Amino acid sequence: MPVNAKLIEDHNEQHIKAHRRKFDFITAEIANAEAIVQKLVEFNIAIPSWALGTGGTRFGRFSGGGEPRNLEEKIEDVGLLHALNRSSGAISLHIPWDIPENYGAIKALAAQYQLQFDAVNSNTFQDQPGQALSYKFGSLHHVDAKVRQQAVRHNIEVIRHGVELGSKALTVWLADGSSFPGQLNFRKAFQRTLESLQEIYRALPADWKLLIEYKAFEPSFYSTTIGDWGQSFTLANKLGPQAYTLVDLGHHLANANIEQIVALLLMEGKLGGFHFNDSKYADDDLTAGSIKPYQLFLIFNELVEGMDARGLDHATGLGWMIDASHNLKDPLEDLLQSVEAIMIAYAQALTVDRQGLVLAQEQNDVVKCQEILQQAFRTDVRPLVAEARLVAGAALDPIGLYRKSQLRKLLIDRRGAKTIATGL
Ligand code: PSV
Ligand code: MN
Repeated sequence: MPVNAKLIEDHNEQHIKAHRRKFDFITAEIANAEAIVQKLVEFNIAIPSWALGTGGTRFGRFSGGGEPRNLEEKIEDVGLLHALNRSSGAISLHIPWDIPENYGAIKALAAQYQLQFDAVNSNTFQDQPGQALSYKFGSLHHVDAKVRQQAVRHNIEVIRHGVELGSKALTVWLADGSSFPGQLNFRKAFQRTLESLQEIYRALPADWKLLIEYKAFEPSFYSTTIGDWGQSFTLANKLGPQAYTLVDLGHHLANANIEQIVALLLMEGKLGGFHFNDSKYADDDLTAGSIKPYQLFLIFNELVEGMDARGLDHATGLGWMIDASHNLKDPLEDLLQSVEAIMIAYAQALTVDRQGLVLAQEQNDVVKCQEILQQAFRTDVRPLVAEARLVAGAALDPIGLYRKSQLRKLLIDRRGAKTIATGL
């Protein structure tokens, strides 16, 4: 492991004076700094195995070098992130890209880096070599029962892998949809999807969740069979108490009020998890907080308020994950930036004057409501996030240390300049 306690210690020593100055300033500004730091220490965000390599667009892919060549190296990369920030303590696997050859060895490796296995993801949006039937026209909604059966069996197989590793959730994202009017009978497609999911749901261990992702469009351009939160919510309700909706920030039509969706799903007890990313146009999979940081804060504002209302533990009540892709940046630097942005938004939401906001809302004091939210959003909470890292044994400046230690060069030396990670 290239990042050890000594490296972190030396690095922190160089930054501690400046950090203390900024931290003392903010603790004097806000009331509950210590409690917020503790919550930040506990908060972890899972890293998807498919975000560790360079992503591409349909026009090209410009590989970065030193990409993980197998599951072991993907775990090593997440271990590296976690050592730097102590907030990336889980990896989410995608089957069949990440099928472990030896469960015991993979679990031991993850434990060595203090990593958990987050939700496992099925893949029925691509055909695999040797696969009997094609998913060209969909999987769980397919008109042919044999294709649906194949897709159901695959999902059950994914659960089996997850059970071996200690995962506690299956995330299903379907590309099923249509690109031309008339291509699909909407009602039949939805009904078939429900029946397929019911079969998968029956195979779910009692302590597992089924997380159902929705997405407005792409790869289908006319309709998507699970296209919005209402459709996912309907399925989750029909399936039962272990089924939940998963919100991926990139899966909405432009200008959708995601924070309102979050509030209502939480109220109904059906919000199960999150995929963080950012976008300007569609499912752009950009670094969290890079385009619309205020939206990210508003989402966390609803999350904190809604989770507190239901008595949910912030750290464990929902599944938190990044779902991004990196065409231009070093994936590991991008992921460090995403985690930081998520932590900042969470910390800001924790500083909101809740009582004041409730009062201002009850009095229809619109100006005051805005003042309260923007007071939190415009507070520089970065010293709180840095303090949480310090307390947890991570680096005060993770990207700075990553660069100074030339960790990408080290990975390229070990793995080669032309490696390609499996994934999206
Ligand atoms: C496709 O849009 C997607 O990004 C979904 O969000 C899934 O979570 C992910 O790919 C992996 O299948
Ligand atoms: Mn996603």
